[in-house]
Amino acid sequence: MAISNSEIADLFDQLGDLLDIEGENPFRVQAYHRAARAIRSQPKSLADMVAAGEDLTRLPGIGEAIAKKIQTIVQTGKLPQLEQVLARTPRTLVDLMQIEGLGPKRVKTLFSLLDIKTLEDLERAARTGKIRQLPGFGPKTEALILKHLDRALVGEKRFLRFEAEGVAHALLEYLEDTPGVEQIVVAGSFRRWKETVGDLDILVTTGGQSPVMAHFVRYERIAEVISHGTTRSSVRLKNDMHVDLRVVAGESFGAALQYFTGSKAHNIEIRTLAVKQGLKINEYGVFRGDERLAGVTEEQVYGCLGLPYIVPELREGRGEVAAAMEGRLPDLVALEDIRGDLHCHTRATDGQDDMVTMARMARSLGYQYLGITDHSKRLTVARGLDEKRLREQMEQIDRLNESLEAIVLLKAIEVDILEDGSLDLPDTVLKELDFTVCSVHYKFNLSKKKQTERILRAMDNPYCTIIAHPTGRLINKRDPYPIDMERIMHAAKDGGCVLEINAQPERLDLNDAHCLLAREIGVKLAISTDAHSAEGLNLMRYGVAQARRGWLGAENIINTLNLDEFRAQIKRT
Ligand code: DGT
Ligand code: CA
Ligand code: CA
Ligand code: ZN
Repeated sequence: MAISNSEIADLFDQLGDLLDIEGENPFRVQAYHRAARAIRSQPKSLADMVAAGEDLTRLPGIGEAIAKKIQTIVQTGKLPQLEQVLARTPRTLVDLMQIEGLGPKRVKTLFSLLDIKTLEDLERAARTGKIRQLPGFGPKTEALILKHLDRALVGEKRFLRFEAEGVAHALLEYLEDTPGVEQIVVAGSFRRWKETVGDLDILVTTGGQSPVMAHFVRYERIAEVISHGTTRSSVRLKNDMHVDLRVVAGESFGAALQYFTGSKAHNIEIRTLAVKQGLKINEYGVFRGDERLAGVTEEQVYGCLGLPYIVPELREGRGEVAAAMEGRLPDLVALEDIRGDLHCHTRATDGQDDMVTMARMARSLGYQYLGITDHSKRLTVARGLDEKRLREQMEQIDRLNESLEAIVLLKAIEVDILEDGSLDLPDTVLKELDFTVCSVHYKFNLSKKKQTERILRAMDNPYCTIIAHPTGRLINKRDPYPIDMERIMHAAKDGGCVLEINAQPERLDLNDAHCLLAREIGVKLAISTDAHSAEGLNLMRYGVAQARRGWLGAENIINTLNLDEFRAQIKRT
């Protein structure tokens, strides 16, 4: 598979950080970080562009020197300047750079003032309270370092499902062409749409003999073949992802798919149910004695136990087996139910595309409406809108709506929730919008009580309609800030506020457990992509999957309403 834009961007960021530590000219350092940002926010695959011989310097933020480096990366997988710096940098320093929130300056301080040569040295210094005494450090940073070390020592790396999706698609494409291959599917947590996956579990059926195993272990992105058998092989890819491939017989395909989709908790419940009925279930089928009762399809396997089909997103052992038995499985929201997207950015702030391009993509997705939510003024890095620029955008939307057909742009904003819970723009302008998306973007470290009050206070404003990414987490990167979610959901329900399921694969915020809680409390949710480009509107499927994992139906989701009903329900005044 070709290298992704974010992998390319990471290389430039890493180069910038390491040069920063070495004391390189800040302008050069910044240039690399700027390039990384430009690359990361570029919707088209740079690898594809290089392959097609397209001119990269036409892209915003990419000059000739950077374009040349990108070309080298795409062709060799490496950035030579970075290789040189890495060769002269101590390994521990590179490891230290992985600690989110530490940054080059503090890494340099740790290295020079404490004489830390290994991660063990670092752990000792943290445990003995030496780090908190350094200039620019405190107990919080010390705790952060210890936490990171814990994770590093456990050594478990889970990948975003989104990253795994790219890897899986490329591998499936490679395997599909093998003679004899009939069905291929990715089972495991990937199929259950868990937000992160530990490894990929792939099942294949073949008609007669097939060289699929031999073909699999020759895949060019493999770093190590861990085991190679006729029915099962296991490999580690160059990005450290593990992949298991199993070849199963057609008569067992449904049973194997059911077994390897899991979860383990779900399977244990299913097996217990089978045993109670005097049946035996395993990855080969459902049996009474030696007689095979089911195995070809999953529907058969569940049916044989007297159950309706249970979709993978529900298979977490959270009561779905009992619900299936009693005929009360939820009717889950589906992508086709979504009538509009309620959170996206345009070129006015930090988006890549203009409003017309966004509108056309929304229309091609079959939506009736698209809420334009650029940032508000406090977010200066994103050139957030002040009242004057917002009013200009509102006029622009009015004009566009006259010419656009079959899609309506809604006037909205992603407005910052300030530290005291007030909103970043005056009510006089907020009241003229169709709705608002309100976000915490700074001061993540308030106490649970203060952070909860901040959000409750924001919801007291009648022009606060949707709370965006309610916990602020970034998967594998930033923990959620502590809040009393139950209190917030009750308050939102009572006040007619909506909470967002942000569909960005590294946010997925609310998470699945929050979705279950929202269902119980009865608060309305919005599923929104937070797209920063037209292409980004396609991520809706991730938010819908998260909602499905939380047992939610279309009736729980406000953007399944048609435009008139939506307008009526979103207003709090
Ligand atoms: P992951 O990879 O950590 O994201 O999670 P899974 O669910 O993909 O787990 P994995 O890869 O260890 O195994 C794939 C499926 O195989 C799992 O969901 C259920 C099934 N399985 C694995 N081990 C057991 C087991 O000991 N008992 C039962 N009943 N099923 C198992
Ligand atoms: Ca797995
Ligand atoms: Ca596995
Ligand atoms: Zn946003």
